[in-house]
Amino acid sequence: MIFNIEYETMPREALEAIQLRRLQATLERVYATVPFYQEKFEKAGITPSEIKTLKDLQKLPFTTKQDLRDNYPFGMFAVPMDNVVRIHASSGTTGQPTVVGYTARDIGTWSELMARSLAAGGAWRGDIIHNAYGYGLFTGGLGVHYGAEKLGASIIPVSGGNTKRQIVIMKDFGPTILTATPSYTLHLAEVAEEMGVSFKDLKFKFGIFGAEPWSENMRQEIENKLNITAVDIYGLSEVMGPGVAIECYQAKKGLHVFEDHFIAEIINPETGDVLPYGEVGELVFTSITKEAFPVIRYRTRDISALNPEPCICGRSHVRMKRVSGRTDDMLIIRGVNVFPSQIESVLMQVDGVAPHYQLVVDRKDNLDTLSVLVEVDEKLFSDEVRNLQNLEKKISKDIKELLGVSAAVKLVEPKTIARSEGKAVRVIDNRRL
Ligand code: DLL
Repeated sequence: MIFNIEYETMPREALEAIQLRRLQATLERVYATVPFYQEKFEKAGITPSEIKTLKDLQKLPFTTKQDLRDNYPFGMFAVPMDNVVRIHASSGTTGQPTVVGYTARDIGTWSELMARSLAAGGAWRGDIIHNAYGYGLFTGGLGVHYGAEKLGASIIPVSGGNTKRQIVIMKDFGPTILTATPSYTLHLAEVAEEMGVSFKDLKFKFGIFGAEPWSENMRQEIENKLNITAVDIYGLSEVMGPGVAIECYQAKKGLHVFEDHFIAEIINPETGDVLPYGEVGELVFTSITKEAFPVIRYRTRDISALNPEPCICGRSHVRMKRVSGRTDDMLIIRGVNVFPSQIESVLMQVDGVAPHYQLVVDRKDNLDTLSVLVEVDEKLFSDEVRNLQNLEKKISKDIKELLGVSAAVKLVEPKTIARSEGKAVRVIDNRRL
């Protein structure tokens, strides 16, 4: 056996007993080794020994991104630097990057979880994985890489970029699994088409996509274009990297959280109250096996919900709903709350509209304005101007009706919106300048 699959199908009671034991050990350790946690727990008037049940976790304070920033770069590490064998960092697009560390055992745990993730997404020994997640400080590339090796699959470490060469490699090496961000995947499809290569002639069977929000419609588009089964993988550097949760290819309905290593909660982002299963709120994670960089009740800002129902694949872990956006992604346009993913789902329902779009927010005369730039296919773009204008009006109307916000829709020529090799930039908010 390559890894301990029995953890995935374990009855709830047995799983929770393991979780509690691991949680208690983690709390004792961070209390003894990380001054930040010791102070925080003391302020809240609690010691690790008072955590006697999983529910008691709710007595502990949250950890936020700001806390990580305040302890930049290594202040939250729970082991001496001699034991840290790897460092990663988040991109820091919204300020100072957050820095995370791993011991050799952490790398082993992550590799095992990524091996389990790849298996859940359809990969196995004998598969060739074309890994187009970026290698470097970003956790995507190396996370998949170590998982693939652990699984015993063959990994092609192409990383992001040099797209034409990637298509040649796909043709020549015959990879069966594609791992990349969904937006870069669409770009790969586009470049393949330009080069006269059809995905239908390639050997891909499964794609494992994540690192950014993508809609159900986008999944369909990718599955059709690439002739594969596409699953959603989730993770974040602060909690580990990719491999915190993944959909199984059998159901493709919610992402199984690896609960033997992470405890997930959903909270109301305003009050901090824990919400029951099924309710939508902010995801909070506690890592219960990490050594170098454990996090206790880390507020991810990602929006999701948890579903405890058993899955047809046999896994017993709770499933999280695909992340629709982040609490800090939400745009407030003249008082109306809008998530980019909601606009995406409106756009994706229109024939001839490509999944390449950008939202531009401005403030003119003290009023917020939202423009939606979206590409249309060649055929549509060469249509009469009047028809294009009518379509723009129709999409604006749909957005207004469904989301209650006025948006100026502009259909643009194919390939005018910048392509990204990693996470797509969907929003340009000029109000922040
Ligand atoms: O994006 C880790 C990762 C790599 C996940 C490859 C999946 C595949 P960070 O760069 O730290 O780590 O960014 C984490 O990206 O808090 C979410 O907001 C977003 N995110 C990650 N996966 C998904 C997903 C990696 N499947 C942040 N759906 C997270 C929606 C996602 N958003």
